[in-house]
Amino acid sequence: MMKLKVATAVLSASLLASFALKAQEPDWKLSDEEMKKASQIYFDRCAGCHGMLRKGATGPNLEPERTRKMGTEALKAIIHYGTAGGMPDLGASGELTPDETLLMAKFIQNDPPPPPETSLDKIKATWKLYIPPEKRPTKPMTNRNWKNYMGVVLRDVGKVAIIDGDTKELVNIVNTGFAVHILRMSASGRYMYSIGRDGKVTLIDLWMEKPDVVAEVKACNDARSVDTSKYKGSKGDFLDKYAVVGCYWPPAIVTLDGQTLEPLKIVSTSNYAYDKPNEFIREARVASIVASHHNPEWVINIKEAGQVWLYDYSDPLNPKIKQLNAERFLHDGGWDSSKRYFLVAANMRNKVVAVDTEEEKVAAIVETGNKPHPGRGANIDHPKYGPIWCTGHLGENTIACIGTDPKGHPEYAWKVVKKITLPGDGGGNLFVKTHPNSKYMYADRPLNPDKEAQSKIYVIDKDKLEVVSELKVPEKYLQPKTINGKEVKPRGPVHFEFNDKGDEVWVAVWGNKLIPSAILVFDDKTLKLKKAIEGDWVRTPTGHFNVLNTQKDIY
Ligand code: DHE
Repeated sequence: MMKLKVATAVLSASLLASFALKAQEPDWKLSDEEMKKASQIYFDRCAGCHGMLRKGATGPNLEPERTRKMGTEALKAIIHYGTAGGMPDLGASGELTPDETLLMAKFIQNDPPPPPETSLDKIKATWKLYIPPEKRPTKPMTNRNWKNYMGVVLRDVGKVAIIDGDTKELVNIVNTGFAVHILRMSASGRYMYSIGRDGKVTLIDLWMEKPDVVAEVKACNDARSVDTSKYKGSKGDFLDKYAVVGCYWPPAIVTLDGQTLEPLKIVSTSNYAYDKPNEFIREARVASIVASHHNPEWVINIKEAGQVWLYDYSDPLNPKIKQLNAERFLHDGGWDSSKRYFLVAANMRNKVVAVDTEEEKVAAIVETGNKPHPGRGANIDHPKYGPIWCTGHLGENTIACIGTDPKGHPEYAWKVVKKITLPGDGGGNLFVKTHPNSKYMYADRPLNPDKEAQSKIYVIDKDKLEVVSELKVPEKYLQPKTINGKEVKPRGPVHFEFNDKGDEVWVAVWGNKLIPSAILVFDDKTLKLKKAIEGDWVRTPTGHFNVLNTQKDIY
């Protein structure tokens, strides 16, 4: 009897203890299986803005110390609805299910799992040369106007479509890799390079009768930028010679042979922040890269370190690097019209850095507004202000234009000469674009939380510097659809590109991979819809790149 009493007491005590433990157990604990699933979603949807180590960049810090204080419910609401500051509404848009939204709210309260490392040998093991340069055509094998091809990223299906810009016919669809991000052209325009979020570079030869992949390599685990060597002059001829990949993880610059993609050199970009010499930043990632036309040099922006590296590739195995202190959280940017200054957004500092590539120094740092996001920006030759360069913002409803001509128009140089207001509240603009032959600059707004604002294209008169028209995407491309019991909603127009003559502007309707979407071509003079490029293959079109304009950096 006594034994039974003791046993019962012990049992109740241990049950109580286990209940107490359960009661204390945080609601964010996940099984190994859940961690695995959430890690993949995090990599696909979140790491770009918040970082693999979650220290924050375009998006805020998501380390457990901070997220656990916020709690599961608050995190879930942010992931579902997004924020006015540019966080996409991943739940409301149908990109994440309610279960996945909850999973992610819990995941980010756990410690980040350690990301994988790489090496030049590992990169070499992924290199595939399908057609060596000597077996490729010696002249274009097509009668099409290949310089007016448009390469369209089909993001979520891992493909690139090549469309004839003259006839609007599909020329070929090429398999590239997971979540292709951008395309860039070689100096001659003949080669198109794609970079995927998985770090895979694909080399496409546009001289083939049907452009196709001639080489590929996985340069890193996570990447956003690729460019090529574009210099020819007294320091050598580097046209079409090298390519460069900017890696997010591991944070590095990888130089490749431009014709074969053979990996040549890897340089880590982990570094000390320009303004915090006592803080080592493992995750100092490579954001935008552009090739200088004046020097055998790439302008490489190191996001978290806040440095611009002028990377001399003339001796690629022994590169000379000049590190310029700039501003933290560098992201995207483009040349001014003279191609002497590179303007890059330090988006979490609300600033744009102007880099003088001739004198190799930072010319100015200009405050523009809440989270500038220029894409490549838009260059305008304005009757009063002279040459100006404009950027939109993720976090506010303005487009800021900066004077870029210190010699001809010193009074406006490196000042915001005009802030153009987009109608309605909130930012969410991702890209602006123009062409020297166009009267207009175009702006999208795919990350604005308001569906109506998301669906519009804003047309800005380049002389008046104000919105003069709003183009509407035909309703049929924006209708939500239910597929396999899941409601999928297209996001709306994103990214612009002109044809070679600059008399048409193309825009992608950013959808869901479960439903075909469209690429719309507007007449730049009449602003009328000229053609909707449709087909079962048009799935998640995002960035689109005209060969001539990308080759020559016309924007
Ligand atoms: Fe991009 C350019 C990074 C999300 C479409 N994007 C860039 C560049 C960087 C970058 C660093 C500049 C490259 C260069 O010029 O060398 N992008 C990131 C991110 O880190 C971010 C915020 C989150 C992520 O996880 O990737 C991100 N980007 C997106 C998108 O969601 C977009 C709209 C669709 C997609 O494909 O993912 C998108 N980014 C683009 C496009 C450009 C780009 C179309 C090129 C603009 C141009 O005109 O050159």
